[in-house]
Amino acid sequence: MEYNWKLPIVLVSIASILIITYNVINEDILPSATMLLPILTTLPQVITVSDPKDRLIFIGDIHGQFDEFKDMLDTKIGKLDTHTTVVLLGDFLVKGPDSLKVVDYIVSHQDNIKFVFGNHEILLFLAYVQEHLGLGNDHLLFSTDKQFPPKTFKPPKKIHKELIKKLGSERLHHLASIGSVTLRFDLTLTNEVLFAVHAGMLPGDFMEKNQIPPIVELIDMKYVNEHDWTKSAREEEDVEHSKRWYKLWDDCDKKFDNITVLYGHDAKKGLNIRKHTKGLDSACVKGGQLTALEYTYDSAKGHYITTLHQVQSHSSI
Ligand SMILES: [Mn+2]
Repeated sequence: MEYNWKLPIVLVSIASILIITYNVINEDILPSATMLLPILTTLPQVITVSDPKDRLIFIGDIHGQFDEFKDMLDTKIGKLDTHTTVVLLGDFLVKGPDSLKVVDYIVSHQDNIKFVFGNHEILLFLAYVQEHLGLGNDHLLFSTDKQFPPKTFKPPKKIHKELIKKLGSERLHHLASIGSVTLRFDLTLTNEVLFAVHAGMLPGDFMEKNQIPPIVELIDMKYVNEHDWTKSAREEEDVEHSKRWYKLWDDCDKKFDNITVLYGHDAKKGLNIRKHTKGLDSACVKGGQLTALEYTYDSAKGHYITTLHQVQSHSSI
């Protein structure tokens, strides 16, 4: 039989073309398409709570302190049954040692554990789109804001760039697809409404017509101009007539009497429980405590009672 020396060359050539084509598609074309994060939800995801056995547990900034988070669940919260919903108030990643463990745990318990994004999760998403798409930092898509981030929002740092490599695109995509910036809990037994956001929100936000707050307010605000509520900032000097945003709730209109805002973000201020606002970031990552606030329904009294749980940080500073 005559050896056809051309056949192997043809086969090798075809294989090379296939390999090159595969690489071009996978490295240049497909990643650009798949690296795009889903459009992030801005408007509150509404969760109706109507069973007297239901309980809600809001937890302040975890910042990658998985051991304290697990301690909180095991020793204070107990079984994550069908009546239990844990709500993380953002900044559950970055800074501490175990962000990957936190993500994997909340993703594998996503029926019971809900979360809102904090400024640090948003910074991870920003670092990710910058790294993979090279489009600058204005390509994070939200369902309401036309342009994010605004100039007042500081860009991602080295810690964010390093962490996105460890997390990988699959985890980041998954987080982006199941998380939101605001959660709203309608407690039908008492007609109360609880909002969960990372930084804060103002009286009337999401309640008054056309009062949809910008993303930076929800994820980064600490101060607001008390004469012009559309102007808020993280730093006191960046806003005129500055006032802590939660103080606006202290003497708000009676029509908002049934509303409570639960938030984290403000470790410097620390635990800050007021009538309408509950600040639960007690600096766990800086040697403070991890704090949780639990809502359970007291059927005999016909109202919700709240219980505060704290776990001492394992890291000492
Ligand atoms: Mn924060």
